[in-house]
Amino acid sequence: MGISNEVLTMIIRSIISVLLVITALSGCRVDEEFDGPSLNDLYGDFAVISPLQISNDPVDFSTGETTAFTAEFTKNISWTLRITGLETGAIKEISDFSNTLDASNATWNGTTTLLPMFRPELCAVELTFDNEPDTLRDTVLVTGVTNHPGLLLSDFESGTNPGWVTFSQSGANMSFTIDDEGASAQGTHYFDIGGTVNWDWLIALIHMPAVAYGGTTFNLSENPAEVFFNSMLFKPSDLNNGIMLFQFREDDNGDGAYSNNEDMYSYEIAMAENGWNQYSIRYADIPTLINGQPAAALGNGIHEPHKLMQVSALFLANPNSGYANAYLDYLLFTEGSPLIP
Ligand SMILES: [Ca+2]
Ligand SMILES: [Ca+2]
Ligand SMILES: [Ca+2]
Repeated sequence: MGISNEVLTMIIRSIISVLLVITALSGCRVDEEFDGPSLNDLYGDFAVISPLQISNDPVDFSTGETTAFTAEFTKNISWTLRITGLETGAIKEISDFSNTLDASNATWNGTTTLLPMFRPELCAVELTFDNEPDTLRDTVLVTGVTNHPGLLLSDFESGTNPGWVTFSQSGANMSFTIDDEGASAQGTHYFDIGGTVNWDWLIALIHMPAVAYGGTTFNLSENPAEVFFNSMLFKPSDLNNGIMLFQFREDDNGDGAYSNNEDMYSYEIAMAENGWNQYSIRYADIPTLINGQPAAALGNGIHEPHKLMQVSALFLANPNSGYANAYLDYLLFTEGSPLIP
């Protein structure tokens, strides 16, 4: 008595089915990711398989172009790509842990990591690695910079606005002028404001009324949560006494004039960081200050950017603190997010 062919076929089919299920299950187990660095990443030799290449050179950020950097290595590694403007000293850094640079992790859209902002200029590109001496170098030519959307009060590139109202004390060593010596935060020009005024906190001020920009109020969103005021300020490393105070006067009742029972919000910046720094604040978060202290609103207490009729920049220092100095650049309202320089 033997097993019939039919039964034998059924048995073989069953065995094959079981084997297939086992294979599929073990396949799943093999696919599980090992949690932690691979032995190759830890101990494998590092070498460059594909050298550093730049997808778009020259690059014109003013038309929305970007440029990507590509390279490939024998293992995953921590790398830093540093782009340095050869005229401005502007720095953009991109870092990751991977075995390739490509458009997904190494695309540059013209932004800056450390001020100043880039200008049209030749830039040095350096790719360095953690614990490896290799440095890959190249250059990329920037032919145009990003046009940042927003309401520009001034970038100081084309002189002062004739509609501004300015005041400067008659102190010692006064400076109150547009300058282009040294690096500016944006472009080539900035406003230099400073002096010794030993009888008053105020050193100098600039009133920027909306009429200087073509309206009785500034053309800003009604939503104070989506309006941001951005400025770039430079503090000399040997001076620690300068304070920049921005004031925002609203025409609460819409009569075309500001009176002192209407809102005036104040953004006081104790300039603590050396060099150029960006200061951005959401309009809804700008407080009312009296003598530098939070106070009750002067007007209806509603932040109304569309009723803003004057922005003022006042440079202050303790009258006993001697010479004070600051540079001012790129005063820009943005909507939706702070300026990404
Ligand atoms: Ca400028
Ligand atoms: Ca009014
Ligand atoms: Ca108001």
